[in-house]
Amino acid sequence: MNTIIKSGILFLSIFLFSNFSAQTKSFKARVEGNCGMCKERIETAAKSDKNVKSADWSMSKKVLTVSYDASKTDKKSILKSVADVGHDNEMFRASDKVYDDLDACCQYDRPDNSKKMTKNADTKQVCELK
Ligand SMILES: [Cu+2]
Repeated sequence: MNTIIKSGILFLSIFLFSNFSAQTKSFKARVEGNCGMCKERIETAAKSDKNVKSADWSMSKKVLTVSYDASKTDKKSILKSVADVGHDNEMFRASDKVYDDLDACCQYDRPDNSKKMTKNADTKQVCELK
C-alpha cells in the first residue's frame, strides 16, 4: 500500500513538473493583413513552429494572439516566421520580394507603399469575394 502511495506521489510530481516546465505563455501582436487568405497564411506561419499551441489573427483588429511554450520558443521567433511569409508586424518587416508575391488583394497598406496601393485599388474588391 505504501509503495502504491509513494509511486502515486512520484507520478503526480513528475506530471506537475513536466506541466510546469512547459511554461505556456501568450502574447498579442499587431500583424498587418487584409482578408481570410491572410488570416490563413498568418496562422499557418505561426503554427509552423511546433511549440505554438494556438494562433488566431483578428481580421478586424489586425491582432495576432498566440499561445506558446515559452521554454522552447519566443515571440521574436514566431513573429519572424510571420514576416517571412509576407506580413509586416510590430517586430519585423517582410521583405519587398515576398510582399510583392502576395495575391494583390492580400497586399495590405504599407506606409511607404502608396503607389502600389493605388495600382491595386480595384483588385481589393476581389478580396472580399474570396
Ligand atoms: Cu489576404
